[in-house]
Amino acid sequence: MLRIDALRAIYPALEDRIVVTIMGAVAAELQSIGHRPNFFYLQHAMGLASSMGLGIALAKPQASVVVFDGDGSVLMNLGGLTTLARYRPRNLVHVVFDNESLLSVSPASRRRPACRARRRSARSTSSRARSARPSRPAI
Ligand SMILES: Cc1ncc(C[n+]2csc(CCOP(=O)(O)OP(=O)(O)O)c2C)c(N)n1
Ligand SMILES: [Mg+2]
Repeated sequence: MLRIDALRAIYPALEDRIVVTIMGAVAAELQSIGHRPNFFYLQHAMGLASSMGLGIALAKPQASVVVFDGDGSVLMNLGGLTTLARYRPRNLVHVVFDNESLLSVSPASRRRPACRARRRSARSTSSRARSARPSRPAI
């Protein structure tokens, strides 16, 4: 299942919840479905969406909080998971999308092996071109 399809499926249930996303692709995808004032797209702070969600959930026990995280981001803040487990607020849901990649920073090479192949062949073409070039004349 594509992440955007999962987001589309749960989008209606997000109306009355505070939503925190990690930066990058998940934020862009959620925003592409439709921004709402209760959506907060955390920028730059890779791994800290869950910590921010935890803070909000503890500070606002009447609110329902959802965090959308990435697999790479979770790995950046494993210590945060122990804090989540310590408090375990019932009003917090932590969703981790596991796409086995850091998609936001390297979409082509992670997602489409064909691109890697194309790049490799472009490189070998240019190295062939380099070796075909006449060598520098001796001065
Ligand atoms: C501390 C820190 N290091 C690196 C980055 C650069 N960065 C932005 S998004 C990203 C990848 C995130 O991967 P993941 O959480 O798996 O989400 P995906 O992009 O796969 O949706 C990286 C490395 C950053 N924003 N902050
Ligand atoms: Mg990922």
